[in-house]
Amino acid sequence: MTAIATRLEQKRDVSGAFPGPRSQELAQRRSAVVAAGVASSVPVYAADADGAIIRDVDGNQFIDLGSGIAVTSVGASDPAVVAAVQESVEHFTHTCFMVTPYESYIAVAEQLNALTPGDHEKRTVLFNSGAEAVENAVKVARLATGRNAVVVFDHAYHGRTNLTMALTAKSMPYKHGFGPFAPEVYRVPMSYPYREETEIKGEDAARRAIAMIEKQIGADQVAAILIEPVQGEGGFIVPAEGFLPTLAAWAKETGVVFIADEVQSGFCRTGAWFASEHENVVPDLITMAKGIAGGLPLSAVTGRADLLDAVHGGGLGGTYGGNPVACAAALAAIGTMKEQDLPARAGHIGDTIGSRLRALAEKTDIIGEVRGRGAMMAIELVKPGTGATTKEPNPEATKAIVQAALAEGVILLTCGTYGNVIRLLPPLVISDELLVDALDVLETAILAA
Ligand code: PLZ
Repeated sequence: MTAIATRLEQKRDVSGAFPGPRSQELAQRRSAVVAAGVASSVPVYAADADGAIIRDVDGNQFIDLGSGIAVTSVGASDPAVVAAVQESVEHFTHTCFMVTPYESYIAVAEQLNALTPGDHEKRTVLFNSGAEAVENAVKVARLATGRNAVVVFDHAYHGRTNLTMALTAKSMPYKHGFGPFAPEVYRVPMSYPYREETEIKGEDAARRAIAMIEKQIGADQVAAILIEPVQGEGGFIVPAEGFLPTLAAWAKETGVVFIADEVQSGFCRTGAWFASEHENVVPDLITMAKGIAGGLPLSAVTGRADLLDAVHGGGLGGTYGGNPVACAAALAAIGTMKEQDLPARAGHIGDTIGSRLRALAEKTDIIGEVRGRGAMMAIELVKPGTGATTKEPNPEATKAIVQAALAEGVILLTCGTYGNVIRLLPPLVISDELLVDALDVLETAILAA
């Protein structure tokens, strides 16, 4: 990979006050006008961001190990994305693809049809957010099959709209008080190797879920199985080998649409273009967002042509779906991913993080497990002395570590059903030097906890 040019020096610097006076002033203004329901995990306000560095309004520089929740894989202001956006926006900001169509939408569809797993005939439709893509994948599956039920998994996260809240597992904060939820959503057990009561093979974990589906719903009632190949918000859970292929094979036999939600795991993040590829799973439909467009809001459903083309003309759409500026950004971001071979880079980042954290796990008993794929790595924290027995979640240490790292200039995100997982999602263009510096900070924070 050739080094990506950056405007901001790729260096951590928290020598100023934290949070500084300008951030504090903004926090005050905010509390008077912004709804309390939208929370921010970091108390500083961004002024600039580039590569893997976020600079705050007081001049502090943070290493970003969250990428704005797995979005800025090509960096926070990739020159190719910036140039493409500028070029595009000078021509037109919007026409609405449903009114006056344009080429960049078609070009994105060509890219997605070629990059997603499987060489069958495919179609693509574009939206704005991950939740919107998931909703539309379900709409397509229901119409194409004439069935209603949707099967989802424990620990799943699919969004915050009404249908996607129903699809999401965790109540607080995503669903709490926001019901009633959409019907015909059924939840079955996930394969979560670290927390299985007794070791169970992936194939058997899939059979366990399938038995429940057949007993409680009936295969012929099921429109779709929806699953994140690596669960994101639920705790970076990688199912046991064989779990996904067994589910996909069962879906094929029974005419159930297999939808892979790759909103978080897609676009090079796990060391492949899509996480489904690690076990040669070819989803019928795949939902994408986040990393797709270098930070611009864009999402997509790509999949079997017979399913997507089953929908009547006008059945899919939205005012902004596939906005031309977002499409231009996506084409540029995909260009950077190819040029820089970011799947390989994600693999390298994963190796660096994995070997470092596994060595660290030998030194402390609060690390229950180090897991993940590629540059989607996490540590699950447990109470001291419970790692070999009850594996009691340790959300307190999780919070303390994230706060301590932040004060030293490293932005980390948490996740997990039990709030006890620290996830690492660096921009894939992060330099080895900067990554090692961030891991040094993380290690110190963990050993202090
Ligand atoms: N599917 C697998 O990870 C978004 C949400 C953070 P939207 N994950 C981050 C939060 O607290 O809101 C996500 C995902 C998977 C769907 C979504 C939803 O994507 O673009 O946030 O709608």
